Amino acid sequence: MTLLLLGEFENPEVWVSALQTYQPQLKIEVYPDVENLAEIDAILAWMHPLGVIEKFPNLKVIISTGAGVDHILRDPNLPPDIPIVRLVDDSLTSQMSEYILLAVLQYHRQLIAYKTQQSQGVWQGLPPRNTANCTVGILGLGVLGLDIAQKLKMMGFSVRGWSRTPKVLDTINCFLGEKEFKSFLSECEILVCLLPLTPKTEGILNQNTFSALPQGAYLINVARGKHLVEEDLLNALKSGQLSGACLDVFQIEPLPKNHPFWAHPNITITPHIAAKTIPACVAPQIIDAINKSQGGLLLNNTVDVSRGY
Ligand code: NDP
Ligand code: OXD
Repeated sequence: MTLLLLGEFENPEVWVSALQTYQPQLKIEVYPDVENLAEIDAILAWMHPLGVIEKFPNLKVIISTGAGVDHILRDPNLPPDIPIVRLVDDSLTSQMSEYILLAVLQYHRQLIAYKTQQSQGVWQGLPPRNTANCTVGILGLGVLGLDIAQKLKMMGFSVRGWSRTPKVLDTINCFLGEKEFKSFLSECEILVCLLPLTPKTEGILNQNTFSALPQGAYLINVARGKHLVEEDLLNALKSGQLSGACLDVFQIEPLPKNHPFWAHPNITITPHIAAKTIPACVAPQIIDAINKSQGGLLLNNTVDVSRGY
């Protein structure tokens, strides 16, 4: 059996070692060094070069190195019947929830304002905020959205979530689809985007969305850069409709050096690190997907290509 690492891999040797720890006999090649196209059974992909995946006649599965699969589905020439698998992993989920907690608390406990005061040598307490009165809205109640929703609830925040299909959750106020979008937004003091990037969600963080939020709301985008209309964010910050944003993902990554976000006092930037895949943690599920695909067995965490996630 041969697995091909295809696309952007910071340290392919770490992946090879993690995977071979679980299956020493697995042959692993790193694109573009492919001995024989017909030998490739499985592809592990992140931002692969377009038009390459269709060249492997005996491919049985395509696996994303992350939770998202938009980077695979952007290829217009994917072979039609090959299953696509994404990762669902506790270490990814914990990292993501830690990141969002940090961003929520940075806003809620006014750390950015205190940092400014520190730079001016100002000793001045700001009015405290009541956690129970702070509503955090989560766009997307999937694996990641649900985890952070529950953790924020445990900390005493008022939490609401928005999804495509109905959800019934004990302590989370759930809103459904386009018809409940505006009422979902109406009370979100903090809005967190954890949606997959699909034709329906691209550009969802736009002026209309911002204007439906309470004045001075705070945005956390940890999903994909293309969810955000960047110009609309700058305008919303200028008008005071939004008071700040914490962004981990961008339309263009790395964020270009001359981008206005870098120097904006109310934007916090991180380089797409909210949750980074740890090869040793996910190797068992990748091996499992490869082995099951060889035997034609049912795979876990497959993507529904027609809905885009
Ligand atoms: P899931 O597929 O588990 O959850 C997606 C959620 O979004 C579901 O609740 C789904 O609704 C909802 N959704 C999808 N489309 C719509 C729509 N049109 N309207 C309303 N709700 C919608 O994904 P994960 O939670 O695992 O991951 C979410 C995203 O996070 C990934 O796709 C990826 O882009 C991003 N990510 C970013 C990382 C980073 O480091 N910045 C790391 C990991 C992931 P329903 O439940 O009804 O299907
Ligand atoms: C992912 C990511 O999708 O890291 O896992 O963005």
